[in-house]
Amino acid sequence: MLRYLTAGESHGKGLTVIIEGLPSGLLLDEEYIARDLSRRQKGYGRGGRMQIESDHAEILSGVRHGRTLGSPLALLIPNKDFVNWTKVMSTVPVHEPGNTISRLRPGHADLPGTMKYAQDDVRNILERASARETAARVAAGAVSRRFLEEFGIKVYSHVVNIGGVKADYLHPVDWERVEQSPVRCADAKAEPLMISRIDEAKASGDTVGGMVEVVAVGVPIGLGSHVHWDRKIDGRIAQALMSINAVKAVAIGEGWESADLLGSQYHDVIQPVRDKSKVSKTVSPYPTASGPWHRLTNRGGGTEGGMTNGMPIIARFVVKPISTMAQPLPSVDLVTGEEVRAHYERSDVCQVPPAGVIGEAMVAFELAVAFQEKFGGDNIEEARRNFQGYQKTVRLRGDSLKE
Ligand code: EPS
Repeated sequence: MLRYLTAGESHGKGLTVIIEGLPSGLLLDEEYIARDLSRRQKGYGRGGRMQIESDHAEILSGVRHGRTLGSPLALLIPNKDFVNWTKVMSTVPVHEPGNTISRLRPGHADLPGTMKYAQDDVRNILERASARETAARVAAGAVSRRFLEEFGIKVYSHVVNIGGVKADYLHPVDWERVEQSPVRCADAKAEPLMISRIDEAKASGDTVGGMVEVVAVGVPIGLGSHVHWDRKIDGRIAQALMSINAVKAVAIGEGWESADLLGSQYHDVIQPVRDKSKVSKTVSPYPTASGPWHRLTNRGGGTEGGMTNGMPIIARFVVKPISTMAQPLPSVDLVTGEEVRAHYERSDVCQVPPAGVIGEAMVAFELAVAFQEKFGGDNIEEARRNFQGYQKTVRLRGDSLKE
């Protein structure tokens, strides 16, 4: 089974990822992973830390001559900033380690973390709770993306809302534009308004959140299962996205808006395809599973009954405003119990654009796990044969339906 663990503190020596369960024979190199790491570092509203780092994952094991071995992959992303924190983050006791932090930040892990782990120094919690850890997840996501690519599956993301400024967009989204946009937004009109929203928040020492949409295309029918709660692909994607730092809501497809609709308005009508050229490109703008049917809409976001249905997976998630604020909120000192202002060192003003890249990583990993569950394969060719065999079966069933 494909799985990974990450280790590392925000200002420690670096982040480590161990990914296990990849098939052998998959082409993989450091440059491929570096692309996603660099995408995660960008985004209007990023703070000082990203000026210091230029994230690069060194492959320590699991790859030989550019191909995976089927053995665990170990990656190391050094923290360049560590040189400034050697005393504070020393793994051995040091003389004068620096000031402890006791002014709790509302909204961060500070209060529950210090209580749960019985700590007097908030740093012992915040170092791991920091969203810095998502660099390691993005590395694991890039490896998953490389695997999915072999089967024609692609995962994208774009920002649809920053601080209430909403993007107006239609699928297919212009992914090239999104990559060029400082806020990863497809809507050229909303982009400057989003940037202004971030500037306003920054000017007043505040932070701003938003919403991101992740889209996975080329996903075959039948990943996940209807038979148990923990095998349902929509539930698994939701959990994966909800686990990203600062995410407070996740929706698949129409999501929250479904509450307002009748069944007849919501469900994605299935129609026979007699003439392929007549399938509307605005309704099915991305490649979908081949069969003698097509859908008039994709409100279900590519899942039905806890399984993928061949339509693009569409998942949106809400990122709350960052809790480390230049104008800190009222709080309490953990040690003295006095009323204070929350701790502030440095932070981003808005991390909605990078959250998209992290969302892609989480969805890519979940899809890779579900894909491997279904098709297995200890080497990439075996996985390919299994996948092709299944595709053939689905096509044959489709053909017999047509008759
Ligand atoms: C982050 C690194 C962190 C923060 C940010 C995300 O670096 P530093 O604490 O040194 O500035 O910039 O983390 C948070 C906003 C947070 O609240 O944890 C990164 O690499 O993404």
